[in-house]
Formats: sequence, structure tokens, C-alpha cells
Amino acid sequence: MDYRTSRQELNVSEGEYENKFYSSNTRLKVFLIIAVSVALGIGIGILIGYVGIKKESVSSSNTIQDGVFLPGVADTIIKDADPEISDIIINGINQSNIRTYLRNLSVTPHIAGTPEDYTQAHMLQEFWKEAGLDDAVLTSYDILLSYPSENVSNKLFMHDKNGNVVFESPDRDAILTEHENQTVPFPYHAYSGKGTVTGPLVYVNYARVEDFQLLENMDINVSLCIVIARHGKIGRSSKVANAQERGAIGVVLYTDPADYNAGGHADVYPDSWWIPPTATQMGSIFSGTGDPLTPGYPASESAYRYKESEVDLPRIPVIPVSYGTIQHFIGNLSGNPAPNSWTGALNITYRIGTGISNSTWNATLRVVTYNAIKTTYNAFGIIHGSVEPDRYVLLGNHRDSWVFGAIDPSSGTAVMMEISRLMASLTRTGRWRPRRTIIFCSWGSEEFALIGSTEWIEETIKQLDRRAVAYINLDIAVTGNYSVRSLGSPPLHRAMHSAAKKVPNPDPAEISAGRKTVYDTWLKRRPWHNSNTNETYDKPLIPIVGAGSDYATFQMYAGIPCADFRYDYDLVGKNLAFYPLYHTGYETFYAVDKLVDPGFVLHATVGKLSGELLRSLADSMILPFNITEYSEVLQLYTDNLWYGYQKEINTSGIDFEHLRKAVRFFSDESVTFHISVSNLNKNDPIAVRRVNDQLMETERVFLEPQGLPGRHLIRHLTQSTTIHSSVSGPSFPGLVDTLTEYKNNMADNKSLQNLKLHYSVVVHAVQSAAYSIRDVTRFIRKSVGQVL
Ligand SMILES: *[C@@H]1O[C@H](CO)[C@@H](O)[C@H](O)[C@H]1NC(C)=O
Ligand SMILES: *[C@@H]1O[C@H](CO)[C@@H](O)[C@H](O)[C@H]1NC(C)=O
Ligand SMILES: *[C@@H]1O[C@H](CO)[C@@H](O)[C@H](O)[C@H]1NC(C)=O
Ligand SMILES: *[C@@H]1O[C@H](CO)[C@@H](O)[C@H](O)[C@H]1NC(C)=O
Ligand SMILES: *[C@@H]1O[C@H](CO)[C@@H](O)[C@H](O)[C@H]1NC(C)=O
Ligand SMILES: *[C@@H]1O[C@H](CO)[C@@H](O)[C@H](O)[C@H]1NC(C)=O
Ligand SMILES: *[C@@H]1O[C@H](CO)[C@@H](O)[C@H](O)[C@H]1NC(C)=O
Ligand SMILES: *[C@@H]1O[C@H](CO)[C@@H](O)[C@H](O)[C@H]1NC(C)=O
Ligand SMILES: *[C@@H]1O[C@H](CO)[C@@H](O)[C@H](O)[C@H]1NC(C)=O
Ligand SMILES: *[C@@H]1O[C@H](CO)[C@@H](O)[C@H](O)[C@H]1NC(C)=O
Ligand SMILES: *[C@@H]1O[C@H](CO)[C@@H](O)[C@H](O)[C@H]1NC(C)=O
Ligand SMILES: *[C@H]1O[C@@H](CO)[C@H](O)[C@@H](O)[C@@H]1NC(C)=O
Ligand SMILES: [Zn+2]
Repeated sequence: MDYRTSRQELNVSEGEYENKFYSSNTRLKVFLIIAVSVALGIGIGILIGYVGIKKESVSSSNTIQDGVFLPGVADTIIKDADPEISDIIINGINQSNIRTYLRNLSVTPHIAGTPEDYTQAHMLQEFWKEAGLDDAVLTSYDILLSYPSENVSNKLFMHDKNGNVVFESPDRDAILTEHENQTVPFPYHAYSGKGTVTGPLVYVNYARVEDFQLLENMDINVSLCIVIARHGKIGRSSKVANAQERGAIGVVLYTDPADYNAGGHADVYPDSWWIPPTATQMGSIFSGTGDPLTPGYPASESAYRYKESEVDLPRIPVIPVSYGTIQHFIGNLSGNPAPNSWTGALNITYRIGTGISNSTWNATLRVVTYNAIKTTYNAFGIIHGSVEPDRYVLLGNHRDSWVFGAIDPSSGTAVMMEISRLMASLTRTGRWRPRRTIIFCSWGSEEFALIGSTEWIEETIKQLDRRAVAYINLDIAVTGNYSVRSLGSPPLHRAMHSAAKKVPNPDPAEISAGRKTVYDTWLKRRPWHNSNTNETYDKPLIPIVGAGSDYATFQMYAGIPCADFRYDYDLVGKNLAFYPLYHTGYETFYAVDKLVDPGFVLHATVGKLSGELLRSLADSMILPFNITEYSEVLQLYTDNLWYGYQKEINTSGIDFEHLRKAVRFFSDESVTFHISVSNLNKNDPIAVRRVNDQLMETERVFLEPQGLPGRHLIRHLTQSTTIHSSVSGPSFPGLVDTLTEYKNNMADNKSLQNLKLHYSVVVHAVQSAAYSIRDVTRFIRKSVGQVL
């Protein structure tokens, strides 16, 4: 190692230097630490960065600040981020580039596993090479996907008594503008069962458990029926599972205007973004995550694959249809008028009953959708970190769409391309290189079951576990101009706020009202409200990331903190299940360019937010994680649990004080920790690395290796989804579930045992989080049972 040893090279006042910075004692200590770390290989990341990339910048430093200076240590190692880069990124994101990329990405349908999808993966790889990233690679997995037949469409028929077709669903969505064309596939729901079934039709509202309950109360048996359900309220796969469990022989899902055109706007696409009567919403109906045949491990060449019949795929045929189509079926049903909560916005009488009123007619569902093993690709573009190349900050989006995908997902891909172009231009010209490695990721087959990201995480988990700092997701970047909507894990909340405080407000009216930044409008329009106490906190709402996009496996399985930004519409009063054109053939470039974000200023805003967050995570000398914020969220989770389940907690015999005490302990330690970080000797790279590792480990501490109760691949104790909906706001997911199950089965010893067991797992994890951020030599518990 070419460490400099001569003090004379240092351009600081001798006295100050001698007294303050370089007592022989500290010098000895520091040298020992370096020697030991080198010997043990702990310093490898730093050393690779130092030797491999920044050798030329070992300089005669004139920037010595407080603390010990290590002779020979490159400036870059002890230098914090260049604050100018933040402005360069925020000002450099170019909306017209995003528009160009989006048009390119949304010209043809690019369903996972198709040649068009591969073309895009390859295009991104070439784009990243040309932009000047250090590496651009593709990875592939052979996985189970699902497609409509090329030749025969999926269909719902109504036949008369002679078997003549009285009505049938169209082959595909009508072409309404020159922006759609015949390249769109026949509408289908991925992983549907196959077959042709005939039976009575029955309308089941949203196909929730309570909807079927109401039918049962009315003595209506859906067994051997073809069920019609509207999209919304719960996931597609749950609707299908609920129907299949009750003996239904087929499912037809449709988008009711009540859920996708609230207010009954007459002007629909292409005149507005409201859903037209010819639109079908596609989507997967598999309930799992990752390749269905290789759960929990990567779908590599050597992988063992379960048979399709051995995994939990839907068995019955399922298709999507438009509201223009379904009204002819629902309008002909027999039975009594349905209650208001079951009535959608079609101009027909919604009825509850089985069969068609004209008793000589019956319905047939034909589904030819088939499953097939296909190759899926992930594309990665990499910028090597200058100082800590072994610490990864990832930003990714999926690439596959259902049809043209101009909103989901290509809006996010276009934004990611612009961030990567800009960052690569800075590294190429030598203006900047991030401290940590940045990895841009384009995932395959997200729409089917988050497959590309999940398989890759399963493959690289041993590296990611030790090295990944955070994952920033982009997917649907813009659905409206009202406000930022964001998801994220507590350690990232602060950094997300900071990014939003730097990005100019895209809305001139908001600027006139004094809200100059994106943060100001976000805080005003989406404040964090506690419905138990009716308090509104002085910070914007950031829920957990959940299961809706590629962050799911990063957060819930790998314990890597995740964030996701979007600009969206005002949710209040709209009663929308989601943005109206979601997953339909009308998610075209035209829809984005003319209806959703003319000028692409909102796309650029999401690029600035995500780009600045990425920069701050990749470049800040000390990771911008706030652990106190984490402890505050856990405090809220604890309170919410008490508000929702006080009675069950008391009858179960759980000592709730154990959890409260552990959270207080974590909170106290977080304050001490942050004080010690602010006093840290930033010229000591080992000390910097040490606290960064503690920051990084905090999210990992909440991983439970055995998984949450009943779900071995869902492992995060604070940032996972729940099985049962929580009665009083966000809380510890496994405790919400075990408490709900205990509540429903008080007499069952097993549910009480599950609750108590999981409670002790959670308390231990919170205690461990506190010990992890302590002074690293003080993690040994003093005596059995003594928490603090
Ligand atoms: C954005 O990019 C376009 C095309 O690359 C270029 O013509 C334009 O000048 C850029 N705008 C800004 C503000 O840099
Ligand atoms: C998209 O861009 C790539 C790279 O510039 C180009 O090769 C490809 O032809 C473009 N595709 C479309 C459909 O515009
Ligand atoms: C569709 O028809 C073509 C030509 O007849 C045939 O080659 C192909 O295998 C068929 N595809 C399917 C999925 O049946
Ligand atoms: C369809 O309806 C006809 C009477 O119109 C009936 O004979 C036939 O059995 C029905 N088919 C099925 C499969 O229910
Ligand atoms: C519904 O009907 C099926 C047979 O058609 C029967 O097996 C099942 O028990 C019935 N369910 C109820 C709740 O009556
Ligand atoms: C009943 O079905 C017929 C034939 O498809 C259709 O023309 C008619 O509109 C339907 N009736 C209602 C009320 O929807
Ligand atoms: C609803 O349907 C009825 C009869 O089918 C028709 O008279 C009425 O005009 C329709 N209303 C609307 C708003 O379309
Ligand atoms: C029932 O169907 C028959 C034959 O398809 C048709 O003639 C008749 O008008 C229908 N009745 C009603 C009430 O729709
Ligand atoms: C925001 O979107 C709404 C609905 O599309 C539109 O009426 C409004 O003019 C837009 N506001 C701005 C500032 O662009
Ligand atoms: C919460 O506060 C708002 C505004 O202060 C008030 O209108 C509302 O009634 C309160 N709700 C509850 C449940 O206390
Ligand atoms: C961390 O969050 C806490 C609580 O919200 C706040 O008081 C503190 O100033 C934050 N610290 C940093 C370094 O941002
Ligand atoms: C749809 O058709 C394909 C194949 O002919 C073309 O390549 C696409 O450009 C076209 N897409 C649109 C949006 O018109
Ligand atoms: Zn998506």
C-alpha cells in the first residue's frame, strides 16, 4: 500500500495538528485498526476503491478537518459528497428525453417472455453501454409464464336453447385511435386454468369473503356456477381463490365504471383518461411471489422444478371482459335486485341470483390461455463506487407490460433511463463518481408475480444481505398532478423528505401559494394522520412499500430498505380502484403525452426525486438513515396494536410492557447513536464504515429467518404486509395476524401459542435493533432476563 507517512506533506498548522489531531496514541490505534482490518480483509471495499479507481487522487491534502488524518489515505475516502452534484442532477433531468424514451418503449406490446420484451432488455443494455456506464449486463431465468393463444380468443358466450350464440365477448379491445393496433394480444388473465365450461351465471360483487357470505345467507350456492366479479377492493388472485374454493367453475372479471369512472364522465378515452366501455383490464391471478415452480430459490439451470400440479395455481378458467360487454350478461341475470353496495354504475339492474332470466339461455366460458416455460431477462447498468464499491444502492423498475404499457411500467423505465444517462455523463466526464456502487435494474416478468426481481434476489441474497444499502423502485411514475405519493421504509423517510425539499414544485399555482418545493405540497396534501389519536404529524404520509411491485422481495424477504415515488391524482372523493386505464390496451403513449402529463414535467419531477434520493444514498459519507425515525414508527406500531387489540392482549396474558420497554430502549439508543455519529471523527474511514454498517444492519435485524407466522418467505417483522387487515392502522404485521387469529379462535390453544411465540420474536428483534446501534463493544447482555 502506498500510504504516505510524511507529516510534512500536510498543509495544516503544526500546533493544531500536533495537539488536536495526531496524538501518538490515536495514531497508534488507527494504524493498528488499519493493519488488523487489512489482515482480516475487512477493509477490502475501501482498499479496492482506493487502489483500483482513485489511485491518481492520492494527493497532498489541504482539506484536513477535525479528527485524525490517516497518512496516505486518499482524499476521496474521507470526503463527503460534493453538494453541487445534487443541483446538477435536479437541474439536469430532461423531460424531453423522458418523452422520447417513453415513445420508444411503448410502440409495441412487450409482455414478459416475448421477443419484444427481449428486444427492450437488449436495447437497455446497449443504451447503458453507450451512455458510458461501467457495466451493462443481462441475466436470465427459465420460469413459468402464461399466454393467450395466438389463434383462438378467450370468450364468454350466451347461447340460446338451440345452441346458437345470442351474444359473445369481442376477441379484443376495439381500436379507438391510431395509437393502438392489432398487435395487442387477446385479453387474458395469466395462469388461468384452461377449458370450456357451461353453467349458470352469478354476480358476486367484488368476490370478497363477505360477498360470498351474503350469497350464502340468501341460500345462493355458487358451486358449478360461472362467477362474475368486478375488479377492485381485493387482489385478483384472492377473488379467483375465493370463487374456486366455493366450487365455481369459471370466473369473469370486469371493470365496473363505479370503480374506474367515478362520477360517470361521458367523455372517455381518447377524449380523457376515463375508461372506455371496450377496455379490459389484464393481470396475473397467481397469488405467489416469484417463479411458481421454484419458490424460495433461483430458477437457474440446476434448479429443481415442482410440477405445475404441485403448486398453487388457479385450476378454473378465468378471463377479463370490459364493462361494455358484461352489461349484456349482468343485465340478463335472474334474481332479486342487488343491494346498493353491490350496485355498480352500469345502466342495468344488478341482480342477485343464479342463471339467466330467459331460462332457455345459458352461458359458456372458453379459455385457451396456456402456461409455458420461457426465458426472462433482467438488465443491469452499473456505476462502480469510488470508495465503497462493495456497497450497492439499487434503482429499478420492471420492463414487462400487459399491452403498450406507457404508464405501467414504461413511464418508470423512461425516468430511470434519464437518471442513468445523466449520472453516467457525470462519471464519463470525470465530474463525479459516487462513493458507493449504483446499480440500475430492469426487471423481467414483474406483472406475473414479481418474478425477475425475486429470482435475482434469491440468487444473490448472500451478497445482497451483506452489501446492499437500499433499493429505490420506480414503476408507474405518474398518474396525476395532485401530489407525490410515496412508499418507504422508516430508515429512508428522512432522506426522502430531504430529496423532496430540494425539488422545485411542478405546479405554478402551488408555488404562488408559497409552496415552492414538492415537499411543501406533499406535506399539505398528504399529511401523516393518526386516526387513533386524531393527531396530524408534521410530516408527509409514507406507508410501507407492500407487495405491489418489485420492492416486495427486497423489503420483505431480504430486509433491504426500499422507497418508491410517484406523482398521482387526488384520491379523495373519486372512489377509484386505481387509475382508469390501468392494465388496459389504452395505456398508450398518446394517453401519457396528451392526457396524463403533457410536457412530461411530472415525469421529470419523479426523476429528480428518485435521482436525488439515489445520489444521497450512494454518495453521502454517512448513510442518510434516521434510526430515531424508525423508533418513532415502532412506537406508533405499538400504540396502534394497543388501540386495536387491547382486549386480546389482556386475555392472552402477554406482558405488553416487554414490547413498550424494548421500543423505548431502541429509541434511547437511537438518540445516543445519532449523537455519536454527529461527533464521529469523519477523517477515520474505519469509524465511518463502522457506523454505516450499523445503519445498514438496522433494517436487517428485523428479518426473522423462519418467516412470519405461516409465511416462510415473508420475513420482515415490521415492514411486511399482513394476511388480515389491521383494525387500527399500521403495526407489526405478524402480531396483527396472530392477534386476529387469536381473536377469532380464543378457545384454540394453538392460536394462543402462535401469538405468544411471535410476540417474543418481535420483542427480541426490537431489543436486538437497540443492541446493534450501541457502541459496538457493548452488545453483550449483562444478565439473563435483563433487557437494558
Ligand atoms: C433536453 O434534451 C433535448 C434533446 O436531447 C435538448 O434539445 C434540450 O436542449 C434539453 N433541454 C435542456 C433544458 O437541457
Ligand atoms: C428505440 O431506440 C433504440 C435505440 O436507440 C432503437 O434501436 C430502436 O429502433 C428504437 N425503437 C423504436 C420502436 O423506436
Ligand atoms: C396458431 O396457428 C399457427 C398456424 O396455424 C400454428 O403454427 C401455431 O402453433 C398456433 N398457435 C397456437 C398457440 O395454437
Ligand atoms: C344449456 O341450456 C340448455 C337448455 O336451454 C340445457 O339443455 C343444457 O343442458 C344447458 N347446458 C348446460 C351445460 O347447462
Ligand atoms: C353447494 O352445492 C354443492 C354441490 O353442487 C354442494 O356440494 C355444497 O355442499 C353446497 N354448498 C352449500 C353451502 O350448500
Ligand atoms: C340481454 O341480452 C341480449 C342479448 O345479448 C342483449 O341484447 C340485451 O341488451 C341484454 N339485456 C340487458 C338488459 O342487458
Ligand atoms: C338507461 O336505460 C334505460 C332503458 O334501457 C334508458 O331509457 C335510459 O335512457 C338509460 N339511461 C342512461 C343514462 O343511459
Ligand atoms: C328468450 O329467448 C328467446 C329465444 O332466444 C327469445 O325469443 C325471447 O324473446 C327471449 N325472451 C326474453 C324475455 O328475453
Ligand atoms: C391537473 O390535472 C387536472 C385533471 O386532469 C386538470 O384539470 C388541471 O388543470 C391540472 N393542473 C395543472 C396545474 O396542470
Ligand atoms: C379529528 O379532528 C378533526 C379536526 O380537528 C375533527 O373535525 C374530527 O371530528 C376529529 N375526529 C375524531 C375522531 O376525533
Ligand atoms: C432523525 O429523526 C428525529 C425524529 O424525527 C429528528 O429529531 C432528528 O433530528 C433526525 N436526525 C437527523 C440526523 O436527521
Ligand atoms: C403497431 O404495429 C406494429 C407492427 O406493425 C408496429 O411496429 C407498431 O409501430 C404499431 N404501434 C403503434 C402504436 O402504432
Ligand atoms: Zn408495474
